[in-house]
Amino acid sequence: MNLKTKKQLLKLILISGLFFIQSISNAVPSTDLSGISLIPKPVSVIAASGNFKLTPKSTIFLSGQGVELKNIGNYLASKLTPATGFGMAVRIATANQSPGNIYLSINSGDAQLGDEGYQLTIKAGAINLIANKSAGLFNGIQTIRQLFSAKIESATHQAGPWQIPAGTIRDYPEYSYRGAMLDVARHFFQVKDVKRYIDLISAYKMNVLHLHLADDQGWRIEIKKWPKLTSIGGSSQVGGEKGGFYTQEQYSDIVKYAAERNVMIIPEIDMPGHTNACLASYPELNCDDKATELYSGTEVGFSTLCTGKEITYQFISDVFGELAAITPGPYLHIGGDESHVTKIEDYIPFVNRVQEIVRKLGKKVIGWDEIALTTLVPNSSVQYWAKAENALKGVKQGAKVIMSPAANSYLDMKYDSTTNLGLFWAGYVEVDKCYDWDPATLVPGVGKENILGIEAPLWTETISTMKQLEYMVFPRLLGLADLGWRAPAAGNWNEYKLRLGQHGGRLKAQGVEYYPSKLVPWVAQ
Ligand code: IFG
Repeated sequence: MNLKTKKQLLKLILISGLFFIQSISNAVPSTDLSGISLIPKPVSVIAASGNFKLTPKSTIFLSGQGVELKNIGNYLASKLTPATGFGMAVRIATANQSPGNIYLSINSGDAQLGDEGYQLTIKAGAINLIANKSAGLFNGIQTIRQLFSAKIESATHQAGPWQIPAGTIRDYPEYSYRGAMLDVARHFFQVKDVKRYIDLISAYKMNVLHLHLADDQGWRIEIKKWPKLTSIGGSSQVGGEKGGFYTQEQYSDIVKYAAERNVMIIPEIDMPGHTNACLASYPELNCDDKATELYSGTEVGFSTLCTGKEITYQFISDVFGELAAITPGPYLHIGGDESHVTKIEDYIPFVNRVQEIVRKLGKKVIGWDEIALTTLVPNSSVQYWAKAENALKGVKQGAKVIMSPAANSYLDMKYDSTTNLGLFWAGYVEVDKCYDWDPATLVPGVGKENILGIEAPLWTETISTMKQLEYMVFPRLLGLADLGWRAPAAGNWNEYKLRLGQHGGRLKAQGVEYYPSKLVPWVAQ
């Protein structure tokens, strides 16, 4: 055998050996902290020798006061107890640390961690999680969950052992706004489904749920001064079945549930377009004083509030006044998209007046990117979905941009031509397309300093059940969570897909029937 052939043979042996190592390293759970696939990817992971073992006597100790800390401790216990069967008592920390326990501490000493960052130190004898705020502890707990094997997510008892490799993780987000949007207007989703969605997005450190509460097909939030919005406007949905709505009490229950999981609720009342539901509820809101018919189709852009009538602004003041009173978060979303039958000379003064109404309520304005055509009030944000030039117009007015490019982040887009659910007007969005983009460079002139964060909308013209929602949202949402948390290190699909492949078991353990994309090397767990 000549020298050249020998070299080729040697090279072949080397390459196949590397593939073999790579394949088994994916399959066997790592005993090294830096080998565990975390999503979002942390800022820094330093492995150390040894393992921490959770035992039936393990206790969660809190150092610091406050009901938030207690709630976080109870939340952690609620995530570890079902699968392990361990009691996981939650107590105020004593001076000495006994082995096998988890310590949660809030102290304001570590500026680099900000409000949402954390430092997680795992030793054989103890887990120490430190953060400046409870939000940071919440995010650190999501990481702790992912360090245990996927079966920790099971709602039923699983065999142990329950151990995680030692080391230190320091972590904090790139963007402060990492959100999902749920359109509950086209198809109504019950409170329990919204809460489950909050559970699932917060497990990946997403901290915003934008609720699209009104559209042509349905009005979904009780407004006491305008009761027919829900009795008539809330009575239907796409396809004509019975719709539904949230009472203000139910909305407040969702807001509380979300806050306990570091998720801020942002309510949207879309206007002046996408308003047939309220126009069908009150004749006086129409320019011709005639109520429209309820609509259960899926066309867009055919409706408009009557921008020339004073009662329209009284209506908007009442609606946003009642919503502001039950929304602790700083934002109200005024919509503003696809107002195809509102003359631009009417649209601009209308949106300017609506912004004033929101500002007077002490809230900050968010609107779809078309609102950049108006004079934006200070502290507004423009949600980029369709027109890059509108995002740029917003930046020029000093607004922040929320990145929701339809071609990369619309979760109602079909994966490919074989997907039964969803639409494809923005193109097919396979799992890699949801990930292979960088928010900070997608739109020239809209840089990191202009971006508030990212948000993944799910429009529900074709989605009516939680199973369908989960099939369209997962696994794509995990990539957007990764992008929003660690943008600079993110965006490398070939690296990310290996991490994602390790999360199939974790999603399954939570009962999520996700889309098993062929682009992902899924690892059975
Ligand atoms: N565009 C409309 C949505 C919805 C969507 C479906 C925005 C801002 C198409 N507006 O996206 O109401 O119909 O993909």
